[in-house]
Amino acid sequence: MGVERTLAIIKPDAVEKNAAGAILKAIQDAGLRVIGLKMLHLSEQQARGFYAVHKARPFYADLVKFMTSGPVVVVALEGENAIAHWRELMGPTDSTKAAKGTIRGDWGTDVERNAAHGSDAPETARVEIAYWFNATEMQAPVEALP
Ligand code: 3AN
Repeated sequence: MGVERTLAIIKPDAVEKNAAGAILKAIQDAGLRVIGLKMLHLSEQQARGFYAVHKARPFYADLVKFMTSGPVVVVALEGENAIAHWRELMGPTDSTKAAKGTIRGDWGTDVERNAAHGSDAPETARVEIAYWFNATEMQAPVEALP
């Protein structure tokens, strides 16, 4: 497994609930490192592009509307087994099925308003991190330091 990077997004519902700080603390308490961080109010074009893989799904238009409804916090994370670790911390996509103590169990409402996003595989993590961050906006990989 080893050290991985993944992309997290604290979604508009969680930002509206003033939960961004609590979620970042949960991330850090779990041993994941924040290596990139920004608050953005997504344009429709940015949201459509990010969720392009879902464009044929019936929920796509609503998802884009929700993701542009208020600011989000986009976070690049690094740590041992970071992709699965962050997904485990979030809980299942459907917040109503998520246990208390998970991000979605504590802050989500349903399958759409589910408080957070996490990449699902190394390749998607790489593409998703590059979608929001350029190299100068993130902590450099250790091997790139002088
Ligand atoms: P996850 O984010 O848990 O990997 P995906 O990739 O299946 O879930 O879905 C992307 C996003 O689309 C979810 N985070 C959720 O906000 C939304 N979504 C997924 N399934 C539904 C659905 N059946 N109805 C509404 N929104 C959905």
